[in-house]
Amino acid sequence: MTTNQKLLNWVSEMADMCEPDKIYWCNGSEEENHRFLNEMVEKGLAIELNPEKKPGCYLFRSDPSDVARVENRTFVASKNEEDAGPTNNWIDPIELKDKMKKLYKGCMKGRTMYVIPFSMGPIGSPASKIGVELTDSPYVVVNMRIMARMGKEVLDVLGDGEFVPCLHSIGAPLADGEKDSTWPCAPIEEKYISHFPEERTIWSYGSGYGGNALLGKKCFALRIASVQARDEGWLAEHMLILRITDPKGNKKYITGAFPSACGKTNLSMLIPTIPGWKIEAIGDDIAWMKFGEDGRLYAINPEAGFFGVAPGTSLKSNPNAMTTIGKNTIYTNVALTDDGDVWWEGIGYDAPNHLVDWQGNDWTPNDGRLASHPNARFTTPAAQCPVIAPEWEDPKGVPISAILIGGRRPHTVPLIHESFDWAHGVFMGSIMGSEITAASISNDIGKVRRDPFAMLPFCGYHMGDYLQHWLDIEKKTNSDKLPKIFYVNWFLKDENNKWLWPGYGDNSRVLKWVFERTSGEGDAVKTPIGYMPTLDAIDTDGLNISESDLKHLLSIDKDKWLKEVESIKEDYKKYGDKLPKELEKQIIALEKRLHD
Ligand code: OXD
Ligand code: MN
Repeated sequence: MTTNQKLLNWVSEMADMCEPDKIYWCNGSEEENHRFLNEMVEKGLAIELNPEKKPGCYLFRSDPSDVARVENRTFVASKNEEDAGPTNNWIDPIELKDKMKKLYKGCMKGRTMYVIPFSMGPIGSPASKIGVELTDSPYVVVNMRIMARMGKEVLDVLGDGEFVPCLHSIGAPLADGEKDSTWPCAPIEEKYISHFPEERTIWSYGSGYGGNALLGKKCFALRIASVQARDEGWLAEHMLILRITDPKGNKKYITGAFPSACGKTNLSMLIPTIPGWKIEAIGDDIAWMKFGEDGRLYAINPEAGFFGVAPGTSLKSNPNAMTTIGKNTIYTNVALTDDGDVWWEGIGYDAPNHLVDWQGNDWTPNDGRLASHPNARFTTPAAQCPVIAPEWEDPKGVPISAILIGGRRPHTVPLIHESFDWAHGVFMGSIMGSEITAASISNDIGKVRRDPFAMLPFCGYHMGDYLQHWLDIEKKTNSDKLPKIFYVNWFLKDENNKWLWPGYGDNSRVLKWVFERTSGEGDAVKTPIGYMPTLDAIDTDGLNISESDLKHLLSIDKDKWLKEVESIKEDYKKYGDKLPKELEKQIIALEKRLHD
């Protein structure tokens, strides 16, 4: 097992508090995984899909109250409230621990406590970090096995070293003889997804779903890692990583920050519509970027799987994802067909005449209800992706040439613009925004919220300090070594509410310009908001797009941008005196350029 005394002490202390019937140390083996999956099928917690259609795949249905990340129950409990900042929920750490200890007391009665040692990043990479999750959910175990490297090998590498302790309970103890429900969890007001940044510790209680429960992902690889990154001089970001190859075989690596459900998974593995170009995935959600000896930023994907939104995933939107999820995949909250396959809205073909919906009820197309939940997910091994880049597990990471940022903005923001320099790029990152989506529970679905670098729900400290940290990165190297920053917006609409840009594989046309710009090529014009491609700089060969639509996509409306400036100033107020001085200068300079 392990001789790590800190780990042994912590496990026994947590077990004393949670009082599980048993403690089980996960070894991460194939055999163990099958055993857990079979047990869950036998207990009615999971359904094995038809092996002829979806070999090695399982379907889970969550409780209807436990279907997404719960941002209003997510806490950053730094010692000082000011360090959590205005965009995080804060509770004093001592008070929060007291509250949670009461909930944790005896919470695993009648259940097993699983010990999951896991590595975020390739095992043994200098860029990787180790965590240990304790959980009473076997669903979490089988998902963590896909999303992170987990088990015995991790313990071997850990030795007596440091790890991030991650305690998780679904918060549903079982009395003697009590029958379990299919998705036990605690009521919403008892759910706590808590981070203790100074202690580098995570305590999660009450939810079994996704980012609330698979603690390596959002809690560790973003919220805790962002604090580690600030202290250690690197970047832990909500970004995809892709490799792009031009027709001559030149390769570059690009990361992209987009809010949840804006198509990061699709972009990371898209099939270009321009001949001779190739895109391969390295990661679809999180990038850790550190300086290499050559002064460039190198990125690793700390994850080992994709936890993607199923609805909307189709052969049109993402054929590579459809292949990836054809086997060895865990589905949660999608609909079940009568022949043991899955179906969801936007899968690209009509629903059959009968389904069992995500809540386990009979469903027919006339019912007028959704068959799958909008935040239904697949958990699938990244290694199965047909276009996974060969170096996706390179312990050194890959050198980044460009950083994309973007969100869903139906108006105002053009298809693409490039920053003048790093500080201006950080300014662009600070003002990006998107519509609120179903990936988090919120009453504001449909409204735009500014979401700096798509990190609003995931930054473990004050967002103003986070933006200053981004600005400070520039001082650590020569500016010509830094990636160029580009703001993209695939989601522009015309006055009739029609998308102006075809998206999907045609996004490669925009990536081609990015590729060229990072090679000192690609025609651009200077505009008040940044460099923008000239009309003929975007390759539209074979694309059926009108000149007026293209002009709309590649131009800006100064009046709209002046309104945007006002709304940015309003938004910046929330940072108080933590608003970096540089960003104050940037907004004034933008306003001036718009008036010139
Ligand atoms: C995700 C999210 O699950 O951002 O990746 O919500
Ligand atoms: Mn995400």
